[in-house]
Amino acid sequence: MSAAETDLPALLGRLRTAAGPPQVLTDADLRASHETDWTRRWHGEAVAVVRPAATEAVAAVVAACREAGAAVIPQGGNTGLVGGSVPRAVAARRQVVVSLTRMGDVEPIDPVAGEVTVAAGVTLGALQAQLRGSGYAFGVDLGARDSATIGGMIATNAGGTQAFRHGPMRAQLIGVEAVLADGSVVRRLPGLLKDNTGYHLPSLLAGSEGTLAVVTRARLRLVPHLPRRAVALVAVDGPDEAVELAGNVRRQLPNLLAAELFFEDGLTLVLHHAGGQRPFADAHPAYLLAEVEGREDPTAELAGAIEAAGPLVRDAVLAGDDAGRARLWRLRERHTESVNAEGIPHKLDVAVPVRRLGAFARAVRQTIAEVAPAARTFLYGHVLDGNLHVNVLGPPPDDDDVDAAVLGLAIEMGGTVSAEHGIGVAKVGWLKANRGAADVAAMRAIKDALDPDGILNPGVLFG
Ligand code: FAD
Ligand code: 2HG
Ligand code: ZN
Repeated sequence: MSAAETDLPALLGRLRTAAGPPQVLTDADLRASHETDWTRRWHGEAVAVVRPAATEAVAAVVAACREAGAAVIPQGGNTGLVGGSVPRAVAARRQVVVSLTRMGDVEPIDPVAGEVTVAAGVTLGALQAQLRGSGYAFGVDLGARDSATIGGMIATNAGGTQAFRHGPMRAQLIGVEAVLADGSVVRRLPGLLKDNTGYHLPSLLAGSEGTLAVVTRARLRLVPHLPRRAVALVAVDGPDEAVELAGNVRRQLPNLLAAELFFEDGLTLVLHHAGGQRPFADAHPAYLLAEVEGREDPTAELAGAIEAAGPLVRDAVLAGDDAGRARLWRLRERHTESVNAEGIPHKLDVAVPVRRLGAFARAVRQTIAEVAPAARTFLYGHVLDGNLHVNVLGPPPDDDDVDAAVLGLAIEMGGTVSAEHGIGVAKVGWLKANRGAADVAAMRAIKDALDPDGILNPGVLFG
């Protein structure tokens, strides 16, 4: 530890000056929820959790950490699933969690441009509430909406259920404000959709997982809000049929907004932990949840598209009312917490080309059975992105065999080891295998240029 790193009281003093004394949490009890991740798999100790409420305060916090040689761990809602939002268990430096959740303002919506500027700590749910009645919606949605923040969603380039329609977080970003590792602020929020003046920093920061800058504000693109929705839950023979059916519905109904897959074992687990009623009298191998939006009630056209699929459909239920839609959605959205209720899972968020999704789903179960015969595997995901969430319960968290088998298979089938959750600390060993040496060297060069002292989220992405 260098001389600069030893002076903890001086660092805490500067953090208190920057954010205000009550916003520097040093008591273990107050730090605890910021030090363990959502899955309980990742944890570490911070010397403090700092909660600045303004960009200037974030800049002062980062500058203080840099001068003290302390690591900055940016944190939003702490719903990330790859361990990047909490301190590292083993760290070479002191760690300071910088929580952005007090930065919660939403500026007035620009109705002509269809854009809005928000602070990084605004939750997705709060943004959605703010947009109600405006004629606009936000193009990314995910189950953790009430906690996940816009800053965290940018940092992870979150995907969610509508990515095939509107793109992931990166596609919604028109401008950002962010604090760099030296405490300087980059700010470009004028709302210019067309702006070809060099490197596009919003795109660079999307998916950077807190390793290049702390995002403090963003200018976001909005999409038209269509007021009516219908959901169908369709029982099918397996993932191949789900892919084919989702493709059919997409071609017939351009307003398809979600196409989600889960299996009978996952449904049973959700009913066990979250309650609710079985949607069908019989059990079926797999289920496709499809949601369509429209100016008018789209229930009839959704029903027509499903009927047209003939033998692909074993059974189906439809809902056009809010309560009915929510009942069907929860069967898919409650998978994550139901798996968590059983133990600490190996969470493997892979994608393969969508035409290979069925083959991957079959092969991955077989592969896991060979590597860890006693493991329980739950698969669910976003069909039209080829994105499957492989959750494996049983092998101890540090046992890498299952991870290697699943991630290796994804790469072998032309896929990716992370579709939407990021690399975090969970998958650092896989970055090079997935992206290749040249890509990783280019990324490393960017990191070294923007953060020469390596204070921003060390251990994430590169290990
Ligand atoms: P955090 O968990 O706090 O942080 C995530 C990463 O971003 C960390 O590396 C952190 O250092 C960095 N970070 C956070 N804020 C900032 C900032 N302001 N500046 C720079 N870096 C920052 N993800 C999906 O993509 N699709 C889904 O469908 C989805 N569903 C989910 C459902 C559930 C029930 C849960 C628990 C999680 C789900 N996730 C999903 C994962 C998670 O919600 C997303 O990764 C989300 O984007 C994280 O946002 P957050 O604010 O919680 O970020
Ligand atoms: C989802 O799609 C989320 O539900 C979480 O991305 C995935 O629990 C998971 O592995
Ligand atoms: Zn997902």
